[in-house]
Amino acid sequence: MSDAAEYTPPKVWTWDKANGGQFANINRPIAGPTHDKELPVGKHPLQLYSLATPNGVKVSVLLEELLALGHSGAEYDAWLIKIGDGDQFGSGFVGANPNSKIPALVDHSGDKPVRVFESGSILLYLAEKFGAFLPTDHAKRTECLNWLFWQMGSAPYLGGGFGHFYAYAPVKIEYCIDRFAMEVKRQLDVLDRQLAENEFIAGDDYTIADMAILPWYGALVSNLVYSAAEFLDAASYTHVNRWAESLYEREAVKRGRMVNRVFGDLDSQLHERHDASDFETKTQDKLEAAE
Ligand SMILES: N[C@@H](CCC(=O)N[C@@H](CS)C(=O)NCC(=O)O)C(=O)O
Repeated sequence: MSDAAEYTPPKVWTWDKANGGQFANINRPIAGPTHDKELPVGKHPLQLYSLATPNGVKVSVLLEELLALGHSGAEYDAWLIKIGDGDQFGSGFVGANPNSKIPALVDHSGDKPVRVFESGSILLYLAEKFGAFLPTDHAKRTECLNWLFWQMGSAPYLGGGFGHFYAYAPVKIEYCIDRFAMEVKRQLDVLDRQLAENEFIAGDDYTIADMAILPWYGALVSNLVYSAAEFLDAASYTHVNRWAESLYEREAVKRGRMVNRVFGDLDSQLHERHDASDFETKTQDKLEAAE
């Protein structure tokens, strides 16, 4: 193992803003708002405040899947939260999610607005509200929730652990990359064994567990995040690849991945979504051509 620079932690840690790293400008050790800013509210009961990161697209994919199934009550406005600019620290956003992270949803369909934060909680809330993508049989529902909670507990090792140290950290630290590559490969093997026996993560049905896991582990084996597929020998997880390839073909998954997207091809970016027709008329290639 290569030598890590010598570091003795001080008695009390202090915040050194200049510690470098890709997210140094937004990372902070305190919660709460940094500025006053109300959240916009559009015409639909469901208001999504998000960005097309793996956690963000879970929710826009579910909403597009619900609409594709004919649940017109799932029509929604999706507003862009630019986390690189600190929008998640505005007072309105902190009111919707005191944890200052996307995605956040506010449902205005009842007497009082209901705030929903944590992507797993949002998936469960919407699946229950519309009675879809969550089995009703108790054992099958439990299996679906097993995998939903598995994703919520496991993905921080992939994103905050492996992804951070492999792709984003200002120095490549062998100890950290080894530790998290080992864990991520173990997690991929967990999924591969499950998908060897089942068409979808929780059995025969496509559920919110698939929608939660796809943008993390499906994206990893498809080399859509961290450019790490070769490093992790992702091709060897054949069942995860089969599952991911088939889900990426779904029209609702394609649409959901475009919502609040600010990177990639211009025709794949729909910065805000307020109507189903926006996918045809308001992608960035069309908006920029019209300028
Ligand atoms: N456990 C949360 C994680 C959400 C999360 O980490 N969101 C990131 C983007 S993927 C974020 O908003 N980061 C902004 C920040 O950390 O300030 C969830 O699943 O909703």
